[in-house]
Amino acid sequence: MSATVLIVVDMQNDFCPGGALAVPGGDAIVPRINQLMTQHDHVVLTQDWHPPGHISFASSHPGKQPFDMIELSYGPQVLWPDHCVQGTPCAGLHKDLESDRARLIIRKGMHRNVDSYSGFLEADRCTPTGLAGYLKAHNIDRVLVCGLATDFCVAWTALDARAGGADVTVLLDACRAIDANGSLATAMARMTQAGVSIATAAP
Ligand code: VGL
Ligand code: ZN
Repeated sequence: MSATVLIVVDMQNDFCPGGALAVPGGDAIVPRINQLMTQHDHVVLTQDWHPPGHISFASSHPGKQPFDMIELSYGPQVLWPDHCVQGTPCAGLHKDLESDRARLIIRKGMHRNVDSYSGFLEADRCTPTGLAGYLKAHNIDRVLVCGLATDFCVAWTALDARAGGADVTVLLDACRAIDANGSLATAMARMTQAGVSIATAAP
């Protein structure tokens, strides 16, 4: 029998107002996500989980500022403020998120020299997180994605789920975007192009 998974992306303190990489309205979607989690048997959370001095931090590159772009061995990389450092309260999940409902929490971006927006594959495009194995083991062929941020970790996670052959829908009312330098429009176009469905209203 085929199944559906709800993937809740990076609902962490650093991506909520007051955090180092705050997404506007990031905390406002918590009640909606809690509601969605009650409606699905398979709930997976992702958690951005960087070591200190991570390669995606502007502070790791002398002379660079957050939101600058650099070229790394695996391609272009946006530089960010230090965020979601492993084990810090800032990397914790939002306190009102009913995270006990999750069967699995996938941590990503743990390697110092590789970022990972996607919950499936790191930015080198070859290191798996193991999430694809979870889908396979449970015969999951339908993926719903929500959380933070629409234009980075939500979009990359949705695109990789789609590339793996699943029917993928992004629940836009349960997402919020960073929208730096046109990133939201770019991400929406890439998702649409790849056949990711975008649900704009609550079902
Ligand atoms: C994210 C930038 C850097 C995200 C994570 O969760 O969308 N964005 N790290
Ligand atoms: Zn990150």
